[in-house]
Amino acid sequence: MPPSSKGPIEKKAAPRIAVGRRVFLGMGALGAVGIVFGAKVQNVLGNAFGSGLGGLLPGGDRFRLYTVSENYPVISRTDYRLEVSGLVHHPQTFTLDDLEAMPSSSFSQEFQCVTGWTVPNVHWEGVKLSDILDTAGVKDGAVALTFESYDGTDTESLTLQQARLPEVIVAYRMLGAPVTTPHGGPVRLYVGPMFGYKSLKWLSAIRVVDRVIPGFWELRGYPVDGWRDGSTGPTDPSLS
Ligand SMILES: Nc1nc2c(c(=O)[nH]1)N[C@H]1C(S)=C(S)[C@@H](COP(=O)(O)O)O[C@H]1N2
Ligand SMILES: [Mo]
Repeated sequence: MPPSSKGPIEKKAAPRIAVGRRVFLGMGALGAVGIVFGAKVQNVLGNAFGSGLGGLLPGGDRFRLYTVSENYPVISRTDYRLEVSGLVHHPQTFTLDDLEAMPSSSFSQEFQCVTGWTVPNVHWEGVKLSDILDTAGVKDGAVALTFESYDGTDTESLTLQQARLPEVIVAYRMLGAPVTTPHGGPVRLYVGPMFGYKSLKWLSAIRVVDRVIPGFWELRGYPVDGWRDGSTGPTDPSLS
C-alpha cells in the first residue's frame, strides 16, 4: 500500500509507535533521546576549540557536547571539590590540587557514544578510580558506587569491580588540555570500557553503596552495564 493511501488514523499512530519502540529498546537514535525522554539534552557538534584534530575534520570524528541540564555548570579550578563518602573508612573531599598530586594515569582510546558517534584516539589523563577508592578505604559490604554531577541531574553507577578496571579514571585532562567546561571540566569521570553515557561530566561526588543504583540514563533505558563494542567485561582475570 503506497503511503498516500494510508488513512489519517495510521498516520497519527505512526509517531507513537516509533517512540514506543525506541523506549522499549532503550537505544534511541542520535538526537532522539531529548524528545523521547523529555530531557533537555543539548546536542551540538564540538568545534576545533578543545576538540583537537577532530574539530578540523568535516562530518564525523567530533564530540557532541551533551548536557541534561539547562546549561553547562561552570566550576573554577579553585572552587572544585570531589566528595567521597558512604561505605568508606575515610570519607574525604579532594581539591583539584589533591587529585593532581596523586599518581596519574594517561592513555588514548576511541570514545564511543551509545547512539553511534565515535571519536578516535582521545587522550585522557587523571587518577585511577581504584587509587581514590584505596585512599578512602572501602568497607566490607560495599558493592557499588554512585556518581553525582554539579549539574544536579545526571547520576551514574558502577560496581566496585567495574570501578577498579584500569581505564576507569577521574579525569582532569582530555585531548591534551585541562578538561573544558563543555566537556565536563574541571573534572569528569571517564569509563573507558563502557559507552559515553557512563562518563559523567562535572563530577561532584562519589558514594560507596551496598547495591547498584541505576543512574540517569539507565532509568531512561540504557543498560546499567554499559560495555561498549568489543568490550564485554573485565579483561584482567585478577579483576574477575
Ligand atoms: N553531566 C553529564 N554527563 C554526561 C552527559 C550529560 O548529559 N550530562 N552525557 C553523557 C553522554 S550520553 C555522552 S556520549 C558523553 C559525551 O561527552 P561530551 O559531552 O564531552 O561529548 O557524556 C556523558 N556524560
Ligand atoms: Mo552518549
